[in-house]
Amino acid sequence: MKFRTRSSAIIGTISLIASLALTTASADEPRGPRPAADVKLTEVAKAQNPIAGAAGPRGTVWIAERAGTVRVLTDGGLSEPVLDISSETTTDGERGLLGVAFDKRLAYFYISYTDLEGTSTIDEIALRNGKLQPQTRRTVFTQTQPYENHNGGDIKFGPDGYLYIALGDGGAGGDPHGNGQKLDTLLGKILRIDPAGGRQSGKPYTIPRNNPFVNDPNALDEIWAYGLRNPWRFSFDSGTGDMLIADVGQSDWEEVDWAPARSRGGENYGWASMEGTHPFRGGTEPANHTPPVFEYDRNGLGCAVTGGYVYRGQAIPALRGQYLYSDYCDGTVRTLKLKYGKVTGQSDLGVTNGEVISFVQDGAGELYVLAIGGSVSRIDAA
Ligand SMILES: [Ca+2]
Repeated sequence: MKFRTRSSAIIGTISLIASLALTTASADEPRGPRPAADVKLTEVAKAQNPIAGAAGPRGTVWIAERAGTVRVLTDGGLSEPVLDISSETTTDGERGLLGVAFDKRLAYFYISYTDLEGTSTIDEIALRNGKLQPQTRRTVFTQTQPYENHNGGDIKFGPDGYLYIALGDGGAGGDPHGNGQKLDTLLGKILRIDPAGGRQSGKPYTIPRNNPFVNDPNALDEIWAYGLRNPWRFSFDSGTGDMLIADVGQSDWEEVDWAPARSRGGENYGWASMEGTHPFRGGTEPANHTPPVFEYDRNGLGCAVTGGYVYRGQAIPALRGQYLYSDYCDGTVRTLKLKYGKVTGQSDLGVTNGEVISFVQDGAGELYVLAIGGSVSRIDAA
């Protein structure tokens, strides 16, 4: 496997704790990169195409199903739907209910989906005593889509309390409209908006005053970062506040982008001039290109990176501080050890869960893996 060869040079840097954790592995198993920790996947529920999830009120985990339902994880599997927008979305192409988030106070719930016209839409619903109040639902954000693919759709509240939105380049292939590098479109971007400011002023949302392009008349004020192809999943490290973006490649390179918590935004992640660290179709590297901190080719490994989280839970001490990710085609859960934005180690946790579409982080920092085929699994110490 290509991955094994490329990572062999850094195996020696992986910690002694990780090496000790490996001693329980069978001697018959082929030797790959040493797992950062000894883990297993525990299936906690079956769902219909689980696609996203978030940590909700009172220690709950909410799971979104692509066709438009949201259910709460319980000891006995998933609850009856607490929300059903299945008549308001479709699942053709890469459409559907694509992302969910709670604000930092767990007072509002947000859904990110494509509507019946394929328009990317984010709605807000207030919570009261941990329950959705459907009559409060309002649309916060919409963006029309030229094609059915590359919708992005992930939404997360940052440590600053603002809502970050991932939007793909609009779709087709090779970014035919050049959206990634254009600052007059919201496609191919990470956006940053303030829904709470919108509630207070009667607008859908307001723009944080220190967004990077608010003083640039040629750039849209919502833009936080650009040059992205399909940033399907991104997250904030709950320990450091750093941002990690997994951007799905065109045909050769899958990448992970990183920005420190102190970033003021405006990063250009390169697409479609660059695919990973490589010029794309004769492209020239932009002078302000922020290259990925990690990339892998599809030679034997996968087809589309699925970004996860930096593990900050308690159950698996050896995994703390490591970024977990997977690939939709490969399904193996892998880790990156990052130090100040440099990868200092990587491993394969030796567990796989089919077509891994998303990770979910609960309120205690423990992680779940969602396979689009239906499995909702928690990553546990083995
Ligand atoms: Ca890039």
